[in-house]
Amino acid sequence: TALAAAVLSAGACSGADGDAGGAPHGLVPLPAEVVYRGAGFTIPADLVITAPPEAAGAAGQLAAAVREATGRAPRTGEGGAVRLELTGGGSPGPGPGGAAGPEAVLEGPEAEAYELTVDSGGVRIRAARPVGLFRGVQTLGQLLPATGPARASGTTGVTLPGVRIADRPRFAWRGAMLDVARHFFTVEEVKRYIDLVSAYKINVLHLHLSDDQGWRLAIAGRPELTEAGGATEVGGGPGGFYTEQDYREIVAHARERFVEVVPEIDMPGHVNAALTADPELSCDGRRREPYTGTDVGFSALCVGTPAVDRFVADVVGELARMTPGPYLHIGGDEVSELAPERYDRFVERAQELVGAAGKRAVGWQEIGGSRLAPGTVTQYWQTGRTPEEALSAVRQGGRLVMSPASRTYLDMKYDSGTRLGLRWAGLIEIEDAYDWDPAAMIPGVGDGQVLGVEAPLWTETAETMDDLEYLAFPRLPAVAEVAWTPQRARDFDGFAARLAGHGPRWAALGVDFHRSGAVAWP
Ligand code: TNX
Repeated sequence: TALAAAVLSAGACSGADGDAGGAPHGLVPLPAEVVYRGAGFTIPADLVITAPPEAAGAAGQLAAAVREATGRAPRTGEGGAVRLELTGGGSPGPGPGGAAGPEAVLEGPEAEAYELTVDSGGVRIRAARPVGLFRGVQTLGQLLPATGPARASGTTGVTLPGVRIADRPRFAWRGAMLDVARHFFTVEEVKRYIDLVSAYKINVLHLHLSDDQGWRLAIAGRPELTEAGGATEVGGGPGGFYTEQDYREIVAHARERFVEVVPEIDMPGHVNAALTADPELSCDGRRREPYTGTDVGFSALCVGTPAVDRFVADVVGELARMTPGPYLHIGGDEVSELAPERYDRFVERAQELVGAAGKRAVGWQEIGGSRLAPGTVTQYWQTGRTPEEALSAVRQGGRLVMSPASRTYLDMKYDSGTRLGLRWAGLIEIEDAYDWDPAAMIPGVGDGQVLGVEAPLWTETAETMDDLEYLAFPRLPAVAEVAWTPQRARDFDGFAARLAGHGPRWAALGVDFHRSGAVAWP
């Protein structure tokens, strides 16, 4: 195509029309192919956006972004200077478990591809699927000025740069995990986290809904789980939990932004909160006391008993019923209280139940050593340890989500002076979060075995929204670019230059972020 021919090289910025080389516009994640050239488009006072009905969500987001930047609300209608077009390739319609929501986003990189052109006549975004149009709109949003509404003083107007972009993600799964078990976060806080991370084209929100310190999701027929298990958190605070309606509200908010919620109930370890609610789940039949510390690895379900089997079946069934997306996360990490055979038995049984509920299972890397069902996803996390479990998962035909702790754990300190955070996986500055290749981390695991990348935010030390923001920004955007942008198009200096302009965007949104020294923040 003409577009492909015009593209010089992946991620390069053309200086042909006198644009400064480097990074005139701070696109994060960097699109696969970008060429800045020709005249730009000055947004008129009476801007019209044209979009097919399937892209009403994307058009609405764009209208809001334009109003925010120019102080004037665009109209939607025919013949607009900004056009969103569905090209009709690919098969629209609901994906796995899709039903009434937007199409599932986890179908692979092709589903999210789009082309974006800005010239003096206007803006055109083309994609095969509504999710692709949405990604294009997110990119366009970053071409708008960073701060101030009606920032265009008086009649000057806002001008978008002339550009041609052809883009698609490197990996299908680009996740952010939020631990709402160690400290509870309200529906509003989770929604804000979704808003902040989805701007970087994150498409999975993995919610860590249970742990030793708290059980955060109401399960029909088992009210004690949330009544007893939800009533505390690390440090002894009041905790909390989501009702089914709360959870559905989070899922709906995520889906509007093409983010799929992957709920995790961590089993068969990390279950002290469940054992405070139901003593039948433990082998000695004793009710546990609430736990408000931060040790790991001391609790386990009594795998193999009828009571535990009923419990796991109920929980998996309820999660499946409430979750439109294709994946359920069963945990599986750090179980020292269980013989290996019983651990394997749990992993096999849990996958069976997940499969029977029409979903695919995800588990932390430890499950890779057990027998895996087709389609089960293994989440790699512990860098220091031999990659045997990950390799076993791959040998069984499984794919990995890469969350190496030393790169992606947003709960690690940035430097020794960071007030929040842990340091067991090392100090993680923005360059550490950025400078690695998910397909070059484990010998024998290449692009084909990597489903994606995810940045977990564990909350032993994070209590407030500000804490979450400070730990996630700017490292979350770094990991998002690792997951989206082709490896050959990425380099840290270019990223740092593009990222700088996001500081004012965050400031305008009241985001508390870490001013990493490697970035020349304005
Ligand atoms: C390890 S990573 C854990 C979590 C902790 C985290 C703290 C994983 C699967 N388990 O239980 O919260 O370290 O960094």
